[in-house]
Amino acid sequence: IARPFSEIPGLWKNGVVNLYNFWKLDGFRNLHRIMLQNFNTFGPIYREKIGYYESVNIIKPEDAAILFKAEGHYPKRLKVEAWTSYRDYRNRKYGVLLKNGEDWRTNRVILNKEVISLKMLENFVPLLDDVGLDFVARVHKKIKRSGQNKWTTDLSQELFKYALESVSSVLYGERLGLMLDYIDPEAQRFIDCITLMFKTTSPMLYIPPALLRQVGAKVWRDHVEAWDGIFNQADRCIQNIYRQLRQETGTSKEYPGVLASLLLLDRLSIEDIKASVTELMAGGVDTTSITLLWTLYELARHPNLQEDLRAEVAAARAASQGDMLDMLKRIPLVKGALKETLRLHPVAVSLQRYIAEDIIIQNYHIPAGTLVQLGLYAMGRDPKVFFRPEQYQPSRWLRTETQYFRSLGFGFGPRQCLGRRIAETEMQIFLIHMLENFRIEKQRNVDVQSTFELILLPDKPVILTLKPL
Ligand code: HEM
Ligand code: 2DC
Repeated sequence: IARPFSEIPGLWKNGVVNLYNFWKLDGFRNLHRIMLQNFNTFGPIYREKIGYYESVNIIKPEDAAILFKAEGHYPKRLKVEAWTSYRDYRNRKYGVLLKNGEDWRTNRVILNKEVISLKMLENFVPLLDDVGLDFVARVHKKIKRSGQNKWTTDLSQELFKYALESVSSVLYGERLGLMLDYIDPEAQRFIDCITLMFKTTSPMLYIPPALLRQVGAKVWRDHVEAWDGIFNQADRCIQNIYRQLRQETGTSKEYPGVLASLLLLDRLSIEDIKASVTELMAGGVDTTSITLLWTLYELARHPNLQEDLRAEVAAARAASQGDMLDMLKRIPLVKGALKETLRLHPVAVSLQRYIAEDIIIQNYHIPAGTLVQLGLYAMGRDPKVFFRPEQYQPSRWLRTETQYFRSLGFGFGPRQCLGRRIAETEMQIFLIHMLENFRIEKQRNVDVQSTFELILLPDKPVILTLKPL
């Protein structure tokens, strides 16, 4: 017989005291490490309450399987109140990220076809390949200008631009021009607003935004300013395409991008389309760029692995005779590298669901409606789950039998990352071009850790050196 909910170990009796202790530990930036420590203290399941945020935390792949079996027909994540509060405050519609229930489902089903279905890859790949080629050309130019036959830099800004250019070209079917020397200051502002939006969200996970708004807290004001900047820029892009569509006469054969496809399909309201496209544009910048930065960092630390990947890419290029869509089917180790990056450096510290039915995990009863979190960062580093977890080893993902509920960087099931296909393709194409053109090196002895700013980011600049092959 299962033990009762009230006996799950952990600190869940006094949310305010726990918030104070959390704050003393600089928990706003250390959430991932605190979770790891909690699993070490309490074991594979613990209950927690920080401020008004209450959850049950799990770490084992088998338990993740139970969790996702109980997610129900309308899977629901932790409600990020800062994001819903902003929309309520400004009277903006929720997109697929924030919707729930039947409304979420109808929107998501239609979006799935246009954004995450494998069929769309043939449309996305040529667009993303162009951006990849332009990125490489830009790096070659920087190397020439340096006069040293190499380029040493913190690539994060360049990668933000690459990611925004990539996701925009897929969403709008046209280029923003961010791989050029002079870029639209509005685009740069958009990038800065996303970073600020994430940074200001994390304190509001624990302190209700409504309260912060009432007292006129700076974090709320900054948050509003950030989303305003994001929505204004997305609105400009969307209006632009909308205008073009109305002026266009005949139907051209060329793929017009996700936004135009959704408008032409006419199955969602324009307001719903705008809300979700804005979220896709905002969700497509820091996520892939940081994952690519971590991947380059790991490749710089593992020169032999880098050569193995380069050999795989060269063989794939030869076998596919330059057909990129075909080439992407021949690079399992590159795909393993991306999974390995997300294992050690996940974007999302946890996956969460409000469970739809009662479940039993680790022999504890958990009632329906409870917020259950899978500690993704902690699981990726658990020696009981991954053999020698501290080692970056893409080849571990080549053995499919060991992947059961272990590769969860994009979430799971019908509520998983909607941008997953775009993200994966964009990152694979980036690595292909980089491996074909440059050797990646790093400075000695800089150990970079993660810091939590809603998503996990490197805690210091990652300085890399790119040398032409
Ligand atoms: C949701 C990770 C890139 C848009 C999510 C979730 C995760 C995630 C873990 C929650 C899934 C769940 O609860 O099961 C990542 C990672 C990325 C990435 C690791 C890149 C390395 C992107 C990109 C876009 C995007 C490029 C946009 C083009 C979204 C959206 C949702 C989402 C809209 C909400 C989906 C829904 O609620 O139905 N992502 N993401 N993500 N992501 Fe991503
Ligand atoms: C953050 O405790 C930690 O993909 C919290 O592209 C629980 C939590 C809830 C929702 C998660 C969030 C964490 C991390 C960032 C995620 C988000 C859901 C979607 C979002 C994982 C784990 C992200 C980055 C989206 C963002 C799109 C948006 C900005 C328009």
